[in-house]
Amino acid sequence: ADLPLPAPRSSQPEVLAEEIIERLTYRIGKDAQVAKPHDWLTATILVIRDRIIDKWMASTKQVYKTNAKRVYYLSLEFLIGRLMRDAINNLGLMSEIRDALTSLGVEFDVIAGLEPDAALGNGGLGRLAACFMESMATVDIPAYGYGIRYMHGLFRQQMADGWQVELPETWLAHGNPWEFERRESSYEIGFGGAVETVGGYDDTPRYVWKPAERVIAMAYDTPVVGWRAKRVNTLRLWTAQPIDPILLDAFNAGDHIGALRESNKAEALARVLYPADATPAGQELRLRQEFFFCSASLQDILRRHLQQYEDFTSLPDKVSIQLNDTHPAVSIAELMRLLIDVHNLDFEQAWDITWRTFSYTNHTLLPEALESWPVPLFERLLPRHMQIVYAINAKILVDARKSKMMNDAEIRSISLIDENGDRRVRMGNLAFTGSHSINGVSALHTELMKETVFADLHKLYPTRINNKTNGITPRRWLMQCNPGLTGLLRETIGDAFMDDAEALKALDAYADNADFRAKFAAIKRANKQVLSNLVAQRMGIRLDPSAMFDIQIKRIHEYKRQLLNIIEAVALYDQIRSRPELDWVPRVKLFAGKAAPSYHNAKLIIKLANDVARVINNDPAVRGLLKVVFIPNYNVSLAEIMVPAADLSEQISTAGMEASGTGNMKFALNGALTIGTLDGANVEMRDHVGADNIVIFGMTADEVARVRSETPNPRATIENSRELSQALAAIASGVFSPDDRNRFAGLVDGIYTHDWFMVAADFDSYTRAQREVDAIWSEPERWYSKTIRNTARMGWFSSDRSIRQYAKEIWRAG
Ligand code: DL6
Repeated sequence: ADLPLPAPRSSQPEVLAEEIIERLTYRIGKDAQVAKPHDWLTATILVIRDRIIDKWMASTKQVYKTNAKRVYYLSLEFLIGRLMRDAINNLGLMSEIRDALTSLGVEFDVIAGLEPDAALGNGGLGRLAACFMESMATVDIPAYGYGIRYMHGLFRQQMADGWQVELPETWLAHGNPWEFERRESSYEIGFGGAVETVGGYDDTPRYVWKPAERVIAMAYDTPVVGWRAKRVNTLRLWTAQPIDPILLDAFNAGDHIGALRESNKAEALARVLYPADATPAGQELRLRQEFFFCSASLQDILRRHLQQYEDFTSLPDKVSIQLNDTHPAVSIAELMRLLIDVHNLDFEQAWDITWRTFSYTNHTLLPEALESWPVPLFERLLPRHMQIVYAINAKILVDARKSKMMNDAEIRSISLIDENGDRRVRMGNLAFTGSHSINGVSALHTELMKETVFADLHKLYPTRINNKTNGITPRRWLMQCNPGLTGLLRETIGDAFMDDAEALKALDAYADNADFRAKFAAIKRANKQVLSNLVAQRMGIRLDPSAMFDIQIKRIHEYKRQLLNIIEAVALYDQIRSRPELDWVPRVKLFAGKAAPSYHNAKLIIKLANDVARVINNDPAVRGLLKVVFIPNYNVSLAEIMVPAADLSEQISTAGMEASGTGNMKFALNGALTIGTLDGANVEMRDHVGADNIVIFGMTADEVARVRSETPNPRATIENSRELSQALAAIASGVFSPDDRNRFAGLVDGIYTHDWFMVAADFDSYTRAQREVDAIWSEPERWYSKTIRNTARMGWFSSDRSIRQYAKEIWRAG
């Protein structure tokens, strides 16, 4: 029966205030007189959540009613950040909630600042998943995100004498009022054991996996509300529980620790986000995590499908499963297992359903990030899946031979098993062969996928690879993080851009309008003041908001070339001291980002940034013309403050190595000028904003590939550049590390000997580009015309556009 939903509630501030008090009293058990700020935050979230639930139920019902296709986004990472502003903004209740709280004597910004960042991701890939969740709800695609509810998200970064120190992050310390525990959505997940064969010669054999270990996956649901609350989707995160919470026999026998061993082992599955970001992740726990969340998600998806449809022949028409990188690629083998072993389909039927249901997004070409698992480990943990992988492999390789298009080397390269050295299961090849669509995340990256990692698979399946350039949600990355600019845009070009980011184009007409430029500049200045206050408060460093704020924020990685930026700072420092009479543009170079804990050079780069900062910031000869600041503990909330405050956005990766980048889009949308290489989405940004409104430097991806294939001679390049050789000599000789003069010798030596990341090769071009930036800055009218044009022309990079393309061209949904 269609039972009625609760009647819509009023959004008057007085009603909201009453509800906040009601939640405070009856749900939290606190009197308003004694309530702590955290209690107010929880009570407010509970009120907002209720408004969302009404829409959530309607969205869910509608999918059942219309038999619409569902999209499932499987991702080991969701870098969500805070949710409260997002939800309030999308519900259109910002001023009402503020007023309600004010009437209760509570300041909205104070409690909003207490919400912990849900940092269930490492960087770009996880943040993209979060933007996509919001956009799928916004463009009205029935979707579920599936992932792991890590108890500890990405580590908290502290600096100890300039070195990164990793501390556990505790986002759940005060509970999580957004989520719903779903005990009824629990599934058993197996590991290890053996496969038994049932059936004889003339009978088709059946396989029964008898796992040696089992754990329970239990769901927690978080509603994700789209813009103007058109639709609410679900983010379902799994937590792990033991089958037996305690081994009572062991406990009673006095083994109090041993009695909890199973329980601890199960819970370890969802305890920490693996802090790898493009570094080898060869840990058993990681493979267990991957299988755990894939198996739970697939069991859930199949259960939901069977509730509504007769059998699985309709699965590819009613379900799309998007694999966010290879981390969930084991799903392909797990779906096959469930269809064959549990639901009695034959291999061919199961395979046809599987590859038509899955699609896969690749996020990196870095060889060290292309996942593969040692065959012995895979076989021990997932013996039935290993059989299935072999069976899929046999099928693919037979097809490849039959096609007569491939030689032996090509056939070896498309195999799901890497036979070079220790045998390994190639997850990229599994994801590719088990999907009907394989997409890259920028035009350049997609072309490189075709030419490099997937060249041979592309030859066999030439229609599968396609491009879906990344995007960012303009709700979080413009409206919420930059209310000043949003207000100015609304009063200048109206509200259309809030529903369609491409309507920002109307702003182009104001790029040369002096009055508008002044207002645009004033907002930037105010945002820089906010960031300066934060730096003063957290680090005791005073910044001058009239200086150029030059910002590089992202994971620390050699290919992202924070090192190039730091060396340029050292060269600039030298020049300011030796030519004090010149008209230097005052600059603050700001950095933030985390390094993977095992990535030695990345951690050394953080230390170098801090060492260089200490020397430059304390040298009176610099007269404040240059400052270097490394802000610790980069996260989504810090990005929301830094992005609107940037004048210059550093997107300087070695060409061909950054799949897309999304920080580049956030900065440009918020009126920063980009200095960047022709890498990732920078290429398309140049096409959209116009070559005059972005500063491009350095080698192209083709040039990088050519130089690498020849015998590069970085020493000669360095010796030809006085600025570079002096800067490198200063760093290598310990000018910035008097306590340990050799600290950076190895880092510098890498540039002299192989320069894999083209730091030396691109240095001169980079410094020239930086001086061009200075020249533009010196003419504020030119500067702001360009940065306004950036804001005006970045609408295409909305994740709504990306999601519409996925929906139309891959999922055929919505
Ligand atoms: O697609 C999202 C994001 C891209 O913008 C970055 O360019 C890319 O580096 C990042 N990839 C990863 C790789 N991790 N793995 N595997 O985070 O994806």
